[in-house]
Amino acid sequence: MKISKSFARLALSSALLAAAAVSSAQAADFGFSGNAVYNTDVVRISFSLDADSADFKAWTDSWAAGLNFDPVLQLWAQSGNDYSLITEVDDNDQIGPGQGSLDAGIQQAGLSKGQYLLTLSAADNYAKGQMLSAGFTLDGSTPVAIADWTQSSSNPNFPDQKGGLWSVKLNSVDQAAVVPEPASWALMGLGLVGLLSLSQRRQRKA
Ligand SMILES: [Ca+2]
Ligand SMILES: [Ca+2]
Repeated sequence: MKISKSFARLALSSALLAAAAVSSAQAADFGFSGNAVYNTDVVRISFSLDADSADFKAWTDSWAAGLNFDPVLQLWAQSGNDYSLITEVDDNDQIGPGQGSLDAGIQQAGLSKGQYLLTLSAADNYAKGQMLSAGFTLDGSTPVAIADWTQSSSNPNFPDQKGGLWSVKLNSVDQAAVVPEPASWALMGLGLVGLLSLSQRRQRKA
């Protein structure tokens, strides 16, 4: 009986090891892009690490010599119902392919397995404090359309950077996804209301 019990335990632990190996092998590279409309917009990408990461990398490749706005990246670790800031980088073009001098890049050694958030804002809409709930410096200011905005950061092609395109890459993470902004939920709601009233109008006409 004793032998078969320890054998079962051994079988279980090798099954767990195999599962761990599979889950770290499933870590993948992700790329997301979209269009920011206002200088106050903050893109949120949630991701998890199923295993400790020795060398996490995330970078933007959308600045395009000043065709688009100058982006900043913030990396946050989940902390209760909030997120705590690990690092914030405005300009670092040494992290991945496709970067220009004002693109943002983060390289972080030794991230433990867990839940994280990567945020992307327009310089210099920086994180206000060490917790995500503290917000960003432009929170509460009147949003200015990026197309009409003169971004404060230095720009060799001044005064462009009027494009809202953002693009970010993440290396070797699990289950990454863009978190919808409350504003875009509201817009989706409005769109839904619009569709409903349109169909009601059509029904009335019919
Ligand atoms: Ca930047
Ligand atoms: Ca900058």
